[in-house]
Amino acid sequence: MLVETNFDGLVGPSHHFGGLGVGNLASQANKAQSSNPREAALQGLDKMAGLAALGLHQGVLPPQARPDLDFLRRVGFSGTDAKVLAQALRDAPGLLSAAGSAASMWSANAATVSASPDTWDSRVHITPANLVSQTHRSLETATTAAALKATFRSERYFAHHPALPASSQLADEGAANHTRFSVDDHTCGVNLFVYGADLKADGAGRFPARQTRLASEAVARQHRLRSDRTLFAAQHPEAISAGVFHNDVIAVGHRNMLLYHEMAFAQEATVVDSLAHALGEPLRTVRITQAEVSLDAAIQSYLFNSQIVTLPDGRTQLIVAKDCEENPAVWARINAMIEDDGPIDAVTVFDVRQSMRNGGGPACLRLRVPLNDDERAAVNPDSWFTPELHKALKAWVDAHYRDRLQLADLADPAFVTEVREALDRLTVVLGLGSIYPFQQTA
Ligand code: SUG
Repeated sequence: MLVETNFDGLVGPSHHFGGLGVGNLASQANKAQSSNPREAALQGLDKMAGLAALGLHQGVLPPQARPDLDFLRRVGFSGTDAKVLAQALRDAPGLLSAAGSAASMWSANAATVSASPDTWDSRVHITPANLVSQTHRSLETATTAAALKATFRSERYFAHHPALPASSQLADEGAANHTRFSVDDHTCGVNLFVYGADLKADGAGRFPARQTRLASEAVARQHRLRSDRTLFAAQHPEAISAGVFHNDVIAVGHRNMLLYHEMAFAQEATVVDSLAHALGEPLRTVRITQAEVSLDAAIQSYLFNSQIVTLPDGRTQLIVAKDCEENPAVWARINAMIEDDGPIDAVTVFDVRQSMRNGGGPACLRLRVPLNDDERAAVNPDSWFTPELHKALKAWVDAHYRDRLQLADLADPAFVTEVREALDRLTVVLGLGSIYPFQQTA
């Protein structure tokens, strides 16, 4: 029996507001404000604990080693670590911020994952995202690939592909633009890939699109998904211009359900009809109009960046950011969808404000990995979120994280040591082995 498991990215100790997210309004608006990495990590852990307490399979993915000194040397800074950091702070603060970004917390962008009933060899296929559209995120791929291999170790069950070549034509942002639909828990699912840019079409909007159709097609081909069960759909260009930089900011699907804004897709009717046709039964949709929730309210609250989960008793729960509760129009629409006889039965609210201020909601923080019983048993056991792991990770965060961070702190050589000590300890807690470059050369 296939169940959806969620692997959340643990927020790293260098979490700060760099203003780095292209087309991401929250990231731009909060640039240079002081962040609280400890609170950010604890908020993330609370969400994981909340989902695990609902009876769901919850896993955790480790953060990256930051600041990335190797990157700073590759862009021309030289000398001791202290000198490299000081020069970067003085001459190129944006590059220091990129080198220190904790953006890997948004594990929806870590990779695209295909479920074993959908692939030719009945293994789970994983392609880490190349994230080439933004410098700070492009630095994640190598460690993400190592972390995914250490988490999903067994070659019998998991096929790890290299990331797509690092070219803008093949820009890939992973599962944030991919949704698997299904009618049951064992047959081949339907995979929807949503892209922002089709290189054949004109794409001159306010913000550049981050996912290309060519990249989505390459991942689908690499995973050898069935063509009659794979759909490619264009995002609505107006949504991208309004600040919808990933499809998961405007639509979320789960099983045979789709919660979406009327501005999500360039060709809404075609997407809904093609999904139903490929599924072989009607899709259960919740369509939200501009009049009900404006694009701006959707982006500010991240309503569509909710998770839809099936509880062990079969009920369907919406997992939303606290910001939804605080927006009257959004909260009214959520309550209306629970009260009507649509697919959503209940809602749970989580405060993930530190992540939200960088444009990352509940669904950005998780990578969905549909697994059957054997595959679940083959996952690194220490990656599963248990009450014991929660306790250990809380103690680890309390011991190693600062409660205030600004750009200049990233240039402090003591901070580099602090992060490395924390991550050395973490790889032991999570049983991951040496996944960080600094562990290989030490
Ligand atoms: O890529 N923010 C991330 C947010 C990613 C959200 N993920 C999904 N929608 N799946 C991004 O824009 C901001 C970092 C900063 O400004 O410091 C950032 O990278």
